Amino acid sequence: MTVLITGATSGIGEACARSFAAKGAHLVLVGRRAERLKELASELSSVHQVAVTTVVADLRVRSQAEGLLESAKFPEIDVLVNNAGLASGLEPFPENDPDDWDEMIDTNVKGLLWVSRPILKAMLHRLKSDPTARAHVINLGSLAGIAAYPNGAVYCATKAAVKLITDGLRLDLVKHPIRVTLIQPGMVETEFSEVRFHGDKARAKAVYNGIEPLKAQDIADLVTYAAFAPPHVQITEISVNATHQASATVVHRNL
Ligand code: NDP
Ligand code: 8X3
Repeated sequence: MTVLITGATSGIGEACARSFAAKGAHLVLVGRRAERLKELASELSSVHQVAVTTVVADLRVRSQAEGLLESAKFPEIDVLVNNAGLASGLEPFPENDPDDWDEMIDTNVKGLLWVSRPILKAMLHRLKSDPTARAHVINLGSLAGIAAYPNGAVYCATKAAVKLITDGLRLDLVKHPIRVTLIQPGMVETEFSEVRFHGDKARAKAVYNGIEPLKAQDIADLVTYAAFAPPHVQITEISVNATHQASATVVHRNL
């Protein structure tokens, strides 16, 4: 199995890379931070004897997002994990910085679209000569895509878009043996909040005060579960929260 993971330099994407490698999958790892990709690739290829290719790409740039297969020189992808994404800012809408909107929409929505189309075309092409080939797209949505929460309108909208794009893909691909999965986590402790608060570590840490959040590994376990399910089993959607998180706004904190 060969798995292409976007956003593999930290958090959920990195945990997915570790889990797939431990299960013997070859990897194409994508992100902007070249040094992190290099270190992870060298570790995983030597520990697990799997082939790991890296592509340094900014998915907000259409040519880079569309060109992953050529850059990786690896046309045969069995599983695409569309994980790269971010929230930027958490303020009432009128105080939002439109540059944050661009970054979220360009990465979470347009980047995902640009990455997916050529890879799906390659999967469809391969299935013509090998109908037993694996083909699976796994998208990272969010609890934020199920209902809006205060100060998060645009991030929530991007994740709602991911949910509906995933549903649309599943409809359009139904006659092909291509599985389409959406994973919708609640709060997961990664670099997500530090990125959202533009590097404010104290504000990021406070998000997880008094609650045990999900770990990146918890999400990687679900992603690999979906990927390794028997070929006739399509996990369509998994929602997962920390035990003390009921919704985006209802969290029990033991303070
Ligand atoms: P992290 O910030 O730890 O990881 C985000 C990853 O996305 C990094 O590897 C980053 O790599 C990559 N990325 C961001 N922007 C770009 C870009 N323009 N081009 C290429 N890669 C990019 O966060 P998480 O692991 O938590 O987030 C992963 C996904 O999970 C996101 O889609 C997020 O929305 C979603 N999610 C997260 C939740 C959470 O609470 N943490 C909950 C629900 C969903 P680099 O900076 O090197 O480019
Ligand atoms: C990340 C989860 O609730 O912080 O998508 O938006 S949340």
